[in-house]
Parts: sequence; C-alpha cells; structure tokens
Amino acid sequence: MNKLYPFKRYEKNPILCSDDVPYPCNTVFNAAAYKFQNQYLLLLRIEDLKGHSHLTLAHSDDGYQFKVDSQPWITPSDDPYYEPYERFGVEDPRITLIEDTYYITYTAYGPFGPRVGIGSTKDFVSFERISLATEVDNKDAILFPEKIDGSYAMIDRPGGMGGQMGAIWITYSKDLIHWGRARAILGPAPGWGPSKLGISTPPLKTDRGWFTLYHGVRETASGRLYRIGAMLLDLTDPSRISGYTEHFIFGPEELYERTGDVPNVVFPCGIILESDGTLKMYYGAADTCIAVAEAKLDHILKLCSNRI
Ligand code: BMA
Repeated sequence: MNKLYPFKRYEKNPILCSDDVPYPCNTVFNAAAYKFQNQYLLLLRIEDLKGHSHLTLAHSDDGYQFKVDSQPWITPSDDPYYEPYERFGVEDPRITLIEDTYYITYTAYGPFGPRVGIGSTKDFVSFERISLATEVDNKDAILFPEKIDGSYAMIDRPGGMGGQMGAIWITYSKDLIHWGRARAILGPAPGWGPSKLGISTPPLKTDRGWFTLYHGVRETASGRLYRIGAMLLDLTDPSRISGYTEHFIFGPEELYERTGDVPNVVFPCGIILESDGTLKMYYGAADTCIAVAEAKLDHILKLCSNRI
C-alpha cells in the first residue's frame, strides 16, 4: 500500500449497481451512510430512466452486502414551495445526527439550478422537509453534529457551476432556515483539485479537530477528474482549517471508477467509523455504482499536516 494513499478498496467492489435495485433505474451512486440500530444504512442516490434522481434506503448487517428497499424514500416534493426547485431530482444526500434527530442535507435540483435542501427523520421511516437553505448554484452541504457557539453550522459549496470555480464555505443558523455569517474556508488553487472544491462527508469529532473528507476537481484534456483529500477544522471555530492533506489521498484507479456515465469520479457522501478505528468510506464510482474503501482514521490524521 502506498503510505500516502491510506484507503484499501473492498475486494468485491462495487457493492451496489443498478441490477441490485428492485425496480428499473439507470444508476445508483453517491450515498449517505449511517449506523442506525446496529444496521448499516445507505441512503442511495438513484437516477431513474428519465435522468432524475431520488433517494432510497439500503440496509446491511456487515457493511458490505446491502439490500435495497423496494420503494424510493425521498422523492422530489409536490409541495408548491419545494416543487419548482426539486422538479429534476433530489441528489447527493448526507446524514448528520444532532441530539436525537437525523438531518439529511441534499441537492435539490430544478430548472433554476441546484440548491441545498434540509430535512429530518428520527426513524428513517418518516421524513420532514425543513428548508431550502440556500439559493441556487449551491450544493455539497453538510451539517455539523453539534451547535457551534449556539448556532447550527453548515458547510456548503456556492458557485462552481457552468465552468466556474467552486469553493468550500461555512454558514450559520439559529433555526436551520435562515443562514448567514458565511465565510470561505478553502478556495481553489492550482494543483490536484483546482476547479471545484466541495466537502464530501459529515464532520467527525477528533482530538485534532473536525475531520472531513473533501473533493477536488481537476479539468483535464479528457474531462474532469474527481479526487479526495482530508481536512481538519478547528473544533471551536470550524471556519479555520487546522490541518489538511496537501495531496489527494484517494482517486479513480479501478475500472468501475474510470468508466461509467461520468468517467473518473470517486464521490463519497458518507463514512462510518468502526470501534477499532477503521473508517469505511462509501463512494459513488463514475456516477454509476457504489463502492467502499477502508482506512485507519489515525493513518489519515497523520497525513493531515498542521499547515495549509
Ligand atoms: C458533481 C455532483 C455529483 C457527481 C459529480 C460528477 O457536481 O453532481 O453528484 O457525482 O458532479 O458527475
């Protein structure tokens, strides 16, 4: 194993493909992950045959073999407030537990462009929408599991559409509806992820800071290349980076990551930390299937230098 690339892929990857979904669909990718009542849960982004996405749950006892529900769980809303903004789909979910409630952030996609939706559940059966938290041209949003200085905190990715650069920002709210005091955390810079930067997985509290994975995109002569880095944010002021990997730690290598509807994409939306310190990273591969790779959290933390 290359010491700078800590993740080891599960040998039976990919773990979920469209054939594993019990109803017709095009692809299954970019899934949120959580351990709920001793079961591994994935909240899958499934793209239907019209090219619109919805979210469906999959369950597993071991974290590798998942059974996909027979029905979608979160579909575009027909509520007149949400409908115009979710008409083309709901995408790329992430799950954060705050106190006793699981919050799901997702990309609401409609004719005006992508914006951030927030909803919640306590049981992964009922789901209530809370807000469309941003205007358009914003996605990759993730809530912190604790309030910061009395406010909810959310990382998002304004910009980055239509060939523009996108950066990682943080914003705060008292009610998950009205957001403000936004600050940029990390902007694009020449290197492995210069065009679009976005947070990938919900913050995990460690002694050294809030641990997150993020993605960077390099525009190449043959298209975009999505790769993953790790970042630590200051525990009391998460607008400050307290450490990060100067190089990417995971990128497309295997055939199922290199080829598919969108080639050369690895796109994690969920991690699960096991009791022995192993981190399971669930990621969409080439916008076509889902794979899992594992690393020791300590190993990744060692790669996060203290300077940026
Ligand atoms: C991003 C998101 C992801 C997708 C990726 C590659 O902008 O839309 O859902 O995996 O592009 O297509």
